[in-house]
Amino acid sequence: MRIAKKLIIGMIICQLSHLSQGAEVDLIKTNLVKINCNQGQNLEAIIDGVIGGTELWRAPYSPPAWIEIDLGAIKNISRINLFMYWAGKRYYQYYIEGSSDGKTWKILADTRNKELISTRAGYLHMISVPARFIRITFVYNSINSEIHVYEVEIYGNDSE
Ligand SMILES: [Ca+2]
Repeated sequence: MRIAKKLIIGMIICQLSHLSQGAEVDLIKTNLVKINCNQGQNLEAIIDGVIGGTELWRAPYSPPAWIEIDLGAIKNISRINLFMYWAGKRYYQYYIEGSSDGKTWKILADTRNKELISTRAGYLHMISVPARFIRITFVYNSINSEIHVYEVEIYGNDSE
């Protein structure tokens, strides 16, 4: 009986501590983010919530092309979804970096040696890291030299 009580109390504490860490949220929607890039047009399209259609960030010059997202404060990031133009069974190669201060960067995901076809489902990266800045550097499009991004979603724990 005593052990059972202890177990139940333990479970409740576990659940409470899980709750206090915060549920996974869309960090772009819940924070005042700043976005930047090294080339291209219509960058605001990558965070407008629309995937598909004609509105996208288009970087027309030869790669690399990069976008940088500042979440305003360090967040616990859990996954990044990247939606790119998907016609013609093309694939894009890129790497994702994270930083807490905008100076020191760490590679979080890297597809430069992969041929992952772009689809409507996007590219999903499960990432567990604290970061304030996320930078995605595109180095290759298998069909032409342009880079096209519909949307970037960053999920994680909003508590700082
Ligand atoms: Ca969009």
